[in-house]
Amino acid sequence: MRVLVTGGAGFIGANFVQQTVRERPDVDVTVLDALTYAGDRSSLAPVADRITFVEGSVADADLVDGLVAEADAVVHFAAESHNDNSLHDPSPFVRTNLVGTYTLLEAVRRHGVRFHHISTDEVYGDLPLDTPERFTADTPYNPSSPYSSTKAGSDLLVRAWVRSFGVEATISNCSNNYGPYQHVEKFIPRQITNLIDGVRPRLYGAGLNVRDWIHVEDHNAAVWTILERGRVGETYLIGADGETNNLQVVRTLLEIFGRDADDFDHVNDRPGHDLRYAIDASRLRDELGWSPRYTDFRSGLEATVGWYRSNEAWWRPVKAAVEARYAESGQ
Ligand code: NAD
Ligand code: TDX
Repeated sequence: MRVLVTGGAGFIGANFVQQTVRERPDVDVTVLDALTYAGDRSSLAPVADRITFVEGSVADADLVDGLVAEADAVVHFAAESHNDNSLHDPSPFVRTNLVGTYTLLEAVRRHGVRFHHISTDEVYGDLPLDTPERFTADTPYNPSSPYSSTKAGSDLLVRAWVRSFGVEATISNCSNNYGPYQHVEKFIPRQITNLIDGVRPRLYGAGLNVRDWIHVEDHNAAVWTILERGRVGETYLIGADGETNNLQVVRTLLEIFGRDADDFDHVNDRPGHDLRYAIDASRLRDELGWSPRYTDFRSGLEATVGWYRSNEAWWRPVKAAVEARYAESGQ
């Protein structure tokens, strides 16, 4: 099987490629990645000689056409992925998330290639705190940020290409991922690398916003499950019952680092900050038989802290610039 992985030099994509090479020697992987600020070829170093790497954009129609023509399936991770960046400059979000997805859809339509679209639970907007309510595939779309609205738009493009043109596509909407190779702009790696540097973690607002954490390897195992057993045209929500508020995450990290429980700072809140995400993944669990392996968040976090301690050369070159940007917003 020949799989084209877009965004394979990013956080989730690089983990997906490494897992695929490790666990599925029969799969031939080609990565298409534009190597934006978020892409890093060194994230693929452990498997560099076992894959084909192409540098370029998913919005480049000629390049995409040639690569899709050679593939049996496309797994589409490439995106601008950070909410805070989308508040400063939405334009690359529109180009990559909307135009890029459109470009891929037109190519898979021409060549009759199976497509899996990686999306997010943020397309559903947010939920109130302290209710049992969770997102399902029937929850109406209600995105809050430029990031989540472009992801929502890309999902709708996929649905329309399935219905109007018979494209063989599936969609997955996953909750917040954590694990190795995540960019230090994101919440968990930012706080881990702050703590390594002896800097206090930074909590937006009161820190009561809830995210539903899942280990990146569990997300990627679910993607393979959907590729192999998912029903074409279907949407699958991926989540591992990992609801935790940001304050609890910071407190757990402080404990892992042996620091005082109050050794953090409250900083400016994110405009439009979604309150709570929570996933009902029963379709994926019951129909396709997937279940997560990382069920203990604290030990998953400990392993992730270990990875950032051992891989300082990977994150150090970008840390100061990320912090300088946050400082401009008082964050
Ligand atoms: P990331 O920002 O770490 O990586 C994105 C990758 O896409 C980078 O390698 C970047 O170079 C590449 N890219 C960006 N624009 C491109 C373009 N025009 N053409 C080709 N490549 C391009 O993101 P991530 O956290 O790994 O997220 C991957 C996917 O998963 C995204 O679609 C995101 O919406 C989705 N998702 C992420 C999470 C999460 O918690 N991180 C949760 C649910 C869904
Ligand atoms: O320094 C911080 N302090 C803080 O309190 C940062 C960077 C974030 N936060 C808060 C904001 C969120 O409530 O932590 C939470 C997580 O923030 P992010 O890591 O920026 O993730 P989020 O905005 O929830 O979006 C993530 O999950 C869904 C990914 O970045 C998206 O790509 C994915 O779709």
